[in-house]
Amino acid sequence: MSTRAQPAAPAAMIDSLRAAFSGRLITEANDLEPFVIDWRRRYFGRALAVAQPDTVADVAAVVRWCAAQRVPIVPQGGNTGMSGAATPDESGHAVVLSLARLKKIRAIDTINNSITVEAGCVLSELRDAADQAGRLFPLSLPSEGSCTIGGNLSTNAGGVQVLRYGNARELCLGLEVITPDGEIWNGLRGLRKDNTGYDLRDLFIGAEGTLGVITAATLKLFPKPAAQITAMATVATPHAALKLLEQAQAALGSSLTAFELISDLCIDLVLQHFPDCRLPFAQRSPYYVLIESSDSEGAEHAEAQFEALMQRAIEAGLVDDAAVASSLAQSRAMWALRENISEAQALTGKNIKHDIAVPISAIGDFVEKTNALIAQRFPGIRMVVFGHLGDGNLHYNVSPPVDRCGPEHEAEFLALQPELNLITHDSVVAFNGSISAEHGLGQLRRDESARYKSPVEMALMRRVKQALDPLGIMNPGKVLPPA
Ligand code: FAD
Ligand code: 2HG
Ligand code: ZN
Repeated sequence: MSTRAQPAAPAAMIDSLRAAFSGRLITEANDLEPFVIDWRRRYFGRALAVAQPDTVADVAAVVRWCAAQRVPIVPQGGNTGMSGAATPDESGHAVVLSLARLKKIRAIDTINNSITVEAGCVLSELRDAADQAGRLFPLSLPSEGSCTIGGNLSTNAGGVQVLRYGNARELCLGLEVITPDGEIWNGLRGLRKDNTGYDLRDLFIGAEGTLGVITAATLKLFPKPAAQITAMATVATPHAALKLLEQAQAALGSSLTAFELISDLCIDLVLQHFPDCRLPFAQRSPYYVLIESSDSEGAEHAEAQFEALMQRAIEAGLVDDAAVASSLAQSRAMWALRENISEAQALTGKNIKHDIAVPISAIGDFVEKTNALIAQRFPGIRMVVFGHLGDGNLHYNVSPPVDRCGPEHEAEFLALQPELNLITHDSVVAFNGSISAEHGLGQLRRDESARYKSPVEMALMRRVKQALDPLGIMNPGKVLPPA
């Protein structure tokens, strides 16, 4: 439960908004709560109301009403974002525009290999629809049971198959968007080639709802692999994991679909909070990698390739132990160790997140150097390091020392965030990296990002925002600091 009460919404405003569209309008304080607090429970906002339209015309009507009233709009999908981008501020002036009821699969074209869906479609439902049509939609995130494709595109989500299929941007062929003045732009062309001027689609992808509201998207589909095989291996260091990645790429080529790094503390947290999870090794190791291959020739071929890869890696001294899943259940069990990390860390208490990217080859040096800097400055602090090694993207997260975990230590720990961010992000920048690989800026990294971007880049971003949203009503306070 939120500790802050929602102020009573001005009745006349609510009546006027209710009359503007025919979908659902939520105004009761208790019902508003799930929409004004983020998944991590780091941001507690307030809202005038939550509007949940059922049709594109009604989304446009809500936006037009907000533009006329100068009311800020906070678009929201599954509210699983990690950067506070879908949470309104504390003023209570904003309308949360929830796309949750706009979720139809509009069309599947198996010759064009594309699918057109509405923004509120939950990612796992989209993947199921593609599967039923005999195709693969490869975007895959641990939050796929709740996040929506509109949110995925607005954050340019990554996930566990980027190294083979690319992130959300690369999977998108076209968009339908409501502009901040309430016009409908239909860009659902589904073309793989289209050089007709500025790429408007790419402006809205990754914009975190600050330039318009995505109402539908046309996305790429792929052939389903004949077999998907999962394996785990123990490695001593991220450097060893990188050498294994190189060998896996050489051995598996484009069949390599996931290559994830997991540090031992992550396994500790998962085993502690998810007692059904099992580690497939007798001995613990400082790091583990989880590898997936999507093979076009079938399971036997994939298994043989994996066995050979692991054998060579053990002989080369890169890997101490390895396990290849021989059933879907074993594969799921391995993925559960990886996919439950965020939740396990959250269950341990508040944490500080860094969603960083550096060139893949630099990951080992980055971890070694930054770990040492942080350990020197904050002895006892625990690094919860995991992520998409194959993309050069790590979740370089921080938890308090074991003896300072309780809620009574929360404020003291969170007060370290500015300095921990500074150490980590300066290190990221020294390695030519990015301080947000896949989670976006939202409110969490907005000011940090502005610190590292050049004045030219900031000025161009502000001009884009001003051109598309001159009233500044689209998700204000996110991505760009106030001018
Ligand atoms: P929301 O959280 O509702 O919104 C996110 C942003 O998009 C906000 O700025 C919002 O205003 C905007 N937005 C939402 N819908 C629209 C729309 N239709 N039009 C315009 N703007 C819109 N992320 C990854 O990239 N990779 C991962 O592996 C990953 N794993 C996760 C695991 C867990 C357990 C959790 C909780 C989160 C994870 N995330 C991951 C983060 C999150 O799931 C993604 O950012 C996801 O894309 C957000 O989708 P959503 O529908 O929940 O968006
Ligand atoms: C993942 O890869 C997500 O599991 C969440 O991006 C990362 O919790 C995190 O920091
Ligand atoms: Zn991730």
